[in-house]
Amino acid sequence: MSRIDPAAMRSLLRLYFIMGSVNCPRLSPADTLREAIAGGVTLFQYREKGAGALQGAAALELGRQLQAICRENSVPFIVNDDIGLAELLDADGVHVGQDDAPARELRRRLGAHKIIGVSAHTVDEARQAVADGADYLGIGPIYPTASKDDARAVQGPPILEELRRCGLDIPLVGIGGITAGSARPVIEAGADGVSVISAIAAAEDIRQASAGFRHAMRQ
Ligand code: TZP
Ligand code: MG
Repeated sequence: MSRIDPAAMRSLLRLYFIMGSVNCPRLSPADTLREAIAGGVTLFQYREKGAGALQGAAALELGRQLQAICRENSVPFIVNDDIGLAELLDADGVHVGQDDAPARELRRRLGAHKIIGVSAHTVDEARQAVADGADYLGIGPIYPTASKDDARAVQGPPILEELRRCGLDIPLVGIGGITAGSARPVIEAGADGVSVISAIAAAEDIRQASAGFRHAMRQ
């Protein structure tokens, strides 16, 4: 099988929901995901990280449960960082940061048909990830975020403009502190979509929050 088509990748990135058990203060992770998908999420990343995160068999079990919900709804399921977990689950792809295994190695290990996403913060990191075979890049933090302990400096939407100006045409998604009210400038700056944790997972009405993003970003 061949690499995902960039146009298909761009559509999947439109509303990219990310979470793990520690990000779900209102409903169970399974119900959080069901509601978010009902509101219009297009891609999901399982990111079981931070204080109190599940480990080992419990993390695997939750992954299986969330993957099954994604499958029922035809939403691709991506695993953050943990390539072993991605392989065990036969996830649709993995997302890695700059401190994780390089995309080149992941591509070799996972094959052409899996989605590989890389977090990048500079033009150089972005070019390297493209050369290594990434299918999309996550760019951020765009706005201040409380969801990542070791987040880098806030970049604002202009980093997306800079990447596009430098000729990078790979599918891009903005991440970090994005709300329905601040999503539009991220798209206008050149992103194909937004990645969101708290503005969906911690929303009072998760389905409505997710639908609110889709509405805010409609063409
Ligand atoms: N990477 C950069 S910012 C961030 C990650 C995983 C957290 C995004 O979460 P939120 O709650 O949408 O700001
Ligand atoms: Mg990482």
